[in-house]
Formats: sequence, C-alpha cells, structure tokens
Amino acid sequence: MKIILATPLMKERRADLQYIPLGLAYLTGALKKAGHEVTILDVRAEKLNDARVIERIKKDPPHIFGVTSNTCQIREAAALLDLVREHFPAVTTVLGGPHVSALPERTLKEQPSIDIGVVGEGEVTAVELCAALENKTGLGGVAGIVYRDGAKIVLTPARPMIADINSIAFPDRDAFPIAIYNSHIIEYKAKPITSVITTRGCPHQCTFCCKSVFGSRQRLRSAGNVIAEMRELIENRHYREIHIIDDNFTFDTARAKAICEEIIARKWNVHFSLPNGVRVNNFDDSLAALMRKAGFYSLWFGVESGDPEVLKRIKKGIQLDQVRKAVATAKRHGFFTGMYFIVGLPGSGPKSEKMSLDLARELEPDVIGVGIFTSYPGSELYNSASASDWAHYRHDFSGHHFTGEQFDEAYILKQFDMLSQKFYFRPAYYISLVRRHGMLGVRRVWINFKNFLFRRLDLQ
Ligand code: B12
Ligand code: SF4
Repeated sequence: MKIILATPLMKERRADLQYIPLGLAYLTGALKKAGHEVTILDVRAEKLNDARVIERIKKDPPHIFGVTSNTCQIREAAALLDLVREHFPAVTTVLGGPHVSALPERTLKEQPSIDIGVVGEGEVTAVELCAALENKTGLGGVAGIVYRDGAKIVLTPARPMIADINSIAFPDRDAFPIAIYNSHIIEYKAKPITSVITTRGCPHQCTFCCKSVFGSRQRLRSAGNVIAEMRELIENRHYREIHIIDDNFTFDTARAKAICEEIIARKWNVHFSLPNGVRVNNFDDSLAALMRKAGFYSLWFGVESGDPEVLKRIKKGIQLDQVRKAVATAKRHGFFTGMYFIVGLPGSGPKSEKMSLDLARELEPDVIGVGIFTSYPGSELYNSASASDWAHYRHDFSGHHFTGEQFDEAYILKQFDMLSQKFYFRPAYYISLVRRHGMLGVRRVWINFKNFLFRRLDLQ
C-alpha cells in the first residue's frame, strides 16, 4: 500500500523542531519492511502551507494518510486531516501519537476527519492495520486501534507492548530531509547530528508525565543493539553528534555504562548529549567519568522544583541533596549542565518558585529550562484538572510556555519571568558560561538573547 506519514504544522513563530520525528521514522522502517511504500511529509519542519500540502499529495495520492500528534498540536493535526478529507475523500486517514493514545474515543468524536486512531506503540499495529485494510478483513481484529463503525466509535483491546524492543527495525532516517532539522539544534558541538532513543517507558510516577504510549515499565534496548544503530549512523552515514532523547537513559546504570564502554572501545570521536533530562538519583561519579570519556558533553537534570513539599506532591521521588550532588558531579566532570524546572505545579506558590530560583542560583548550572505546568492527557494529573479545550494547550518554544484553562495566567507568567530572568539577567553568569564552555557558551548566550526577544511576541 502507498502511505504518507505526516506531521502537523506548528503555527507559533519559534516552533522550530529540533529532531526528526523518530516515531514516524520507526513506523517507516516497520512499514517498509512489511513491503509498503512510505513517503514522509514533514509539514512542520518544511513549513508547508495548505496549497503545497495538496500539491505534494496530488503527485502520488496514497491509500493511507497518517499523522502524528501530541496534545498541543492536535488542532493543527485535525486541520491537516480535514484538508486531506476534503481534497482526497478516498484516502483512509489515521492519527497516532500521545494525544489519541490518551483519549482515543474522545479524539475521534471531536475530529470527524479521522477514520482510525492508533493507540500506543505503533510498529506492529500499523503493519496489521495496513494488512487488514489491504485484505479487507475488517478492523475489529486489529488490537490497539479506535475506529468508526457507522455512527459508532469502536475501541479494540489494548495492543500488548512489544516484548523485545531489540526486534524493532531501526528508524528510517533516509525518508527525512535531515539538514532541515540540523539547522534548529540549539546545543551542539559538531554537525551532522541525529537523535536516538534507547529505552521505552519509565517506571517512575511523576504525576505530570504522560504515559499514554509507552507506559510505566521500562523496556531497554541492549547495549549491542544501541551500538549497532550508532555504528550505522557514525561509520556509514558520518554523523558526528548523537542526541539520546530517552526519558530515562541512566535508569539502568549498568546498561548505560556498558554503552559508554562500547563507544570508548570504538574510538569514534563523536559527541553525545542527553537533552531530555536525567534523574539525579541515577547519576554518579563513576557514570559521569565514563560518559565524559565516551564523548558525552551535555546533560540536563529533571529537577522540576526547589520546594521539597512540591517534589513530594508530584511524586518526583528525588531529594534536594541528590540534586545538589548530581549537579556538582556533572559540573566537576565538565558537562554542559542544565536543570529543568516547572512553575505552577500543584501545591506550589510564590515561595516554591523562589525556592527553585534559590536552588538554581546556589548550584549555578550552565542553563535552566523553565516550563509551565500543564496537565497533559495521559498524565495522572490530567484527570484532576478541568482543562478540556485544546485551544488552551499552547506552545511557545522559545519560552516553553503552556497555558491550561485552570491557571491564573498573569500569576504564572509572573513566576515564569521571575525564575528565568533572575537566573539569566546577570553579567557574571554569561562571563562564566563562555569561560567554561567557549563556543558552546557563546552560542547559548545568543539563543538566550533570541528567546527573550521573541517570547513575548509568541505569547500574543
Ligand atoms: C523527543 C521529544 C520531544 C522533542 C521532539 C522532537 C521531535 N521532532 O520528535 C522536543 C524537545 C522538541 C519536545 C518538545 C515537547 N514535548 Co516532547 N517528547 C519527546 C519524547 C521524549 C520522545 C519522542 C519520541 O521520539 N518518541 C519515540 C517514538 C518512537 O514514539 P512516538 O513518537 O510516541 O511514536 C510511537 C507511537 O506514538 C505511534 N505513533 C506516533 N505517531 C503515529 C502516527 C501514526 C499514523 C501511527 C499509525 C502511529 C503513530 O507509533 C510510534 C512508534 O511506536 C516524548 C516522550 C516519549 N518517550 O515518547 C516526549 C513527549 C512526546 N513530549 C511531550 C511534551 C509535553 C512536549 C512539550 C509540550 C514539552 C514542553 N514543555 O515544551 C513540547 C511540545 C513540542 C511540540 N510543539 O510538539 C509529552 C506529550 C504529552 C501529550 N499528551 O501531548 C511526551 C509524551 C512526554 C511526556 N511523557 O509527558 N519533545
Ligand atoms: S518525568 Fe521522567 S522520571 Fe518522571 S515519570 Fe516521566 S519520564 Fe519518568
């Protein structure tokens, strides 16, 4: 079958994405292996308007048009599927990703132009779904989907998670115009860059975190399987930097160390970074030393709050002393070190945000990332909040700003500004950043400047 896999447009000015959508790359790998013809239409990265989308589809109309979406893109995903429905009525439309996985029936009810939703992990489901459509065997037997049967919306039984994730075909990066993504990477040492994901699922219980696709059990790719993908990327495709975008790369410390040792043995001289957040309780001196030796230069810690009561309430499962120790260890080993915080978390108040600022200034990481709490579908907190209009799930990439309707926006913005400005508006901070990290530091100074310039405009 002919399949187009697409991303939705992001309208915010600074919503440039950094990596290829690995979910679509994995699906492409699995579908091609099953004999299908797959084309990628990355509307978001290529910034295609409706006319160009139609033009591209018209060249070779597919049987299936699939879109990926998380919650803050769901309106744009629906608009893209409306467009396809209007101009190519015979095409079967499919939506996958965290949003429909969290709210399957509701998503189909709200978006009439979606024929089928894929709930959870997609590789096996997509292949079975295509076979069912091709052979006209009916959709009721395909686990892990939601579909329309006349006026009824039918949710099939959950798809069991793939037991051995080493069996999954490597992501098909050839289907993507890689250079587009490379131009948006913020922290890097060498290009070309690509991203890799080595685990699926996370056993921790943080109440703000969405678990709708990969759940709460961590499945690991073996060190050998990860190294085989890296070898292909480095030796055959000549990537010079790899960003590991796992939720929790170091949870199994022995495996993380084994991967580092394998990298060291190969003398690849490639740079690695962990931009997504490492848990402070899964990081120590011996791991830091091995990671540095392997070429890891940048890592972020998911701290979320400097208030121990808030940390307890969101079930983060970490102590402030662990934060202190981990950040000091990372800095001592020369990592470019970041700390993520979230303002507006349940149970927080101005005192809590001030405690986050105090912690950041005490530990002096190279960067902080400040997010605004939003109860995403698929998270424990989603059910306890009243957010329901997807228009409120806004994204401002430069400031990582989100608004849920239950929040007092003026208060949240004030806290956001307080934390980010009081950390960043200090000449001494910039001097030490450049002194510690040279060119990497200079690039970061420029990014900070651009973020401050654009953030307010983006929020209009
Ligand atoms: C990397 C990443 C990013 C990167 C994205 C880069 C990129 N181009 O992909 C960056 C840093 C930009 C980012 C930003 C954000 N992210 Co993010 N991100 C992730 C992360 C860690 C990995 C994504 C990934 O590649 N997964 C691996 C692939 C294999 O999984 P997948 O994409 O889900 O795809 C599988 C299935 O969903 C399904 N599938 C997906 N699409 C489709 C389509 C079809 C047709 C089919 C059949 C199947 C299918 O099949 C795939 C293979 O199994 C996930 C967490 C996670 N572990 O997935 C969070 C996650 C997706 N992010 C999340 C959030 C909240 C955000 C931000 C809002 C955070 C912020 N405060 O800024 C922004 C939003 C950006 C935006 N505008 O979209 C949430 C989404 C929750 C929700 N309900 O929407 C997640 C789930 C994290 C979490 N646990 O809470 N993110
Ligand atoms: S925030 Fe990180 S540590 Fe917490 S549950 Fe999500 S992935 Fe796991």
